[in-house]
Amino acid sequence: MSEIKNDRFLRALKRESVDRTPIWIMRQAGRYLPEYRITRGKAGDFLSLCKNKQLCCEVALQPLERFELDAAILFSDILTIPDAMGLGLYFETGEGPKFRKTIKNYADVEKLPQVSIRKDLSYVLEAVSLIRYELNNQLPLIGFSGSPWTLAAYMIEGQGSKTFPKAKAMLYQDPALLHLLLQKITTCVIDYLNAQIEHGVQVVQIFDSWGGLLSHDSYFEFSLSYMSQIIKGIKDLHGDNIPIILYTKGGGQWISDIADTNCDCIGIDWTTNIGTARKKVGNVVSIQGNLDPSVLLSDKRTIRSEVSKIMESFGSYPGHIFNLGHGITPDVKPENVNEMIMAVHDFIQKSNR
Ligand code: 1CP
Repeated sequence: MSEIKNDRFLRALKRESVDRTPIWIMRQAGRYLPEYRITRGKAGDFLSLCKNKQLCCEVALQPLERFELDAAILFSDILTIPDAMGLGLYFETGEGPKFRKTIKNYADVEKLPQVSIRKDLSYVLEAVSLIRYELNNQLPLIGFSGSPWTLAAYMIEGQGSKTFPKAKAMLYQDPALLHLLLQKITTCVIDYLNAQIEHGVQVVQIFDSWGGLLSHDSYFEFSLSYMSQIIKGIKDLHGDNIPIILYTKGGGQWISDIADTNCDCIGIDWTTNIGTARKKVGNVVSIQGNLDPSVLLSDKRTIRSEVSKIMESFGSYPGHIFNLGHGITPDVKPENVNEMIMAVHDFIQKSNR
């Protein structure tokens, strides 16, 4: 028996029967919500928002006040870890994240300080405790981290990129150096996620947003193996009590291998057919996804028809969590989000599961 009032999401993660398919949205708190923009304005900028637990909690709850969602997610960013490692994260208005220092050689990796999660990232842990308290057991709370490969890609590149050429060059030119960096990050991520769990998150998601940039063999060597270590590091302490979602953008071809990591759920983007994905992994893991976020830029009829396609494709099996295939974009109208959520709810009523 779960103490959470709405436990649809937790039940679907365990592939148990549910009254309707649970739904949450990657990046559900963010710039598409006018109330988010107001709170960010109060904080001054995005990083100050992340470091203010009251405002962090406020924005994490905003999408739940507006929409009928089945999970809350911690409001923070994957780049808090490289920031805590001393790289100096900053955001310039209208641009993505940037770092003052980058990783270029062995000396840079060796110089990286050992992060004390409870000290250096105490602001994240305090936000977790406060959000969990304010949720009052109404909904489960998701914690998260970037995958080691995705974090390393930002640390080497020094900023966002579509192709991360510096990180890819290091992979081929000096794989041992990249492995050294990935191992340092992995140790830190295990500690970080376990600390988030101690402070109250009930599910964790690993965002491997740039795993899809890797070649077939490199994906296993430089991304999946480190995510497997993280899963072991969590399961060793918490067994199966904390479901783990592994999301690799562009990872459709590897879903059977992802299922073998002992994760509980695989997040898929819109380039994979969700019915095919389900057949591939059988009843071993649940699946989260996979509406193309651009569908939300269209009209209500199109949104309903695209939602139905996903629901029909998955079929009436247990273990589906409806979500987008990647984060929601700032140009989406909130009313379209509501239409998507209602379409997921209505679909269940019609098929009378
Ligand atoms: O201007 C602003 O207000 C900043 C925009 C913003 C927001 C709202 C950033 C900067 N981060 C976030 C919050 C965030 N980031 C959350 C919590 C929100 C929620 O889910 O409700 C989460 C889970 C993330 C995760 C994140 N950050 C990822 C992985 C997910 C993904 O979309 O692939 C990545 C790659 C980042 C890096 C990052 N931080 C911010 C931006 C704009 C980016 C992407 C940069 C790039 O494209 O390379």
